[in-house]
Amino acid sequence: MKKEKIKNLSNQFFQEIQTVQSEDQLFQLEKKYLGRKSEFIGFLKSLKNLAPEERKQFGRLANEIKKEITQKLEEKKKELIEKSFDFEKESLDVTMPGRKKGVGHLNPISIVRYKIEDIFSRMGYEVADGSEIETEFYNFDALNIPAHHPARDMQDTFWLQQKIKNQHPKVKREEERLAMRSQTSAGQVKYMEKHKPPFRIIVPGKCFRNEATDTTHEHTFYQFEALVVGENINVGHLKFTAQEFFSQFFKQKVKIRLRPSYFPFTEPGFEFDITCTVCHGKGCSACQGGGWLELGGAGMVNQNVFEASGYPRNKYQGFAWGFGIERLAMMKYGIDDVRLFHSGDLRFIKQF
Ligand code: FA5
Repeated sequence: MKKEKIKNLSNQFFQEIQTVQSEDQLFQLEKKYLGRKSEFIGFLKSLKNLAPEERKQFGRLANEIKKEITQKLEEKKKELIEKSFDFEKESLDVTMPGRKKGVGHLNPISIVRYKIEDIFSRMGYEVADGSEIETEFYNFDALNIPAHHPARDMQDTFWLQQKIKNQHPKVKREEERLAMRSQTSAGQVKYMEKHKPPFRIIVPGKCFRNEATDTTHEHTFYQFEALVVGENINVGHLKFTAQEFFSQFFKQKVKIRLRPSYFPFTEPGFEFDITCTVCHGKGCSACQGGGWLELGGAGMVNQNVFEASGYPRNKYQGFAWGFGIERLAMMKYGIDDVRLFHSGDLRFIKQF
């Protein structure tokens, strides 16, 4: 009786599977015959109540049938997949070259910045952090540029509408204005307030100036400040360090020229030139025939700046400079318009 029942179930399955046309129907059929609540599985479970001899006999038969059903389901599944596969549409030409995965590119400013940090780290410099939003005190007053000083006009500054309650003991105002940092020199006093000489640091970072843009000027650009302070630092150290850095950076011997200039936070102050890296000083279009390229400002730290940092007057000397990172990148890669760096133009970035 049981044997007949199980055989009937099997026959019924093999008949029904003939009519199956889709994977969904096949799934329903599998559930009907092998699902946990199916008649067949119920039958298998009930075998445990039979006498040992009977259990052995029916068990073997039931397992064979279960194996046949499973096998048939597998075959049918394969058949349906093959049937639904459109060889015309989905055929694969294995001889076709693979599609290249797009790889991101560093902006040349980042490449140059990492290179600068690498060279200075190897020379024993610490890479210090500044803030892109800075108080009026650190961006100007502490650098010997009090309010109404004409030197403030040299850097058209973006001021934030929001002001903060003054918390600095050296500031007499009740409220402090906040500026988008116009120079990395803003990081000088902030660092010196927390560190005692001797030290050597660079401060790379973004600066902002409210000025019209052209091929060499952007409203947002990068500088890197160098600041070295000790008891016996002189202009010779500044020249040597810069010469060493530029020779490593441009992988060629570079000469340095300092021209007198004025920055309130230096005494004396210099404009800083290097021999043209294109013509090596002979004169070409890149250096407008002069053989020299202007890179930034430099000088010996003014004692007023040390005083603002809480150092005693005339105990320490130091040198500082602030160079434009875009300008270095332009020279290194022969780029003739500073606005390309922030243009977001992928055709430009993909070249690096
Ligand atoms: C300064 O910013 C001084 N803080 C530099 C300094 C530091 C002098 C320490 C002495 C001691 P200046 O405004 O000249 O100086 O800017 C320095 C360099 O920043 C420029 O030579 C140029 O390379 C870059 N730079 C300035 N303004 C822009 C701009 N709008 N777009 C792109 N690069 C700029």
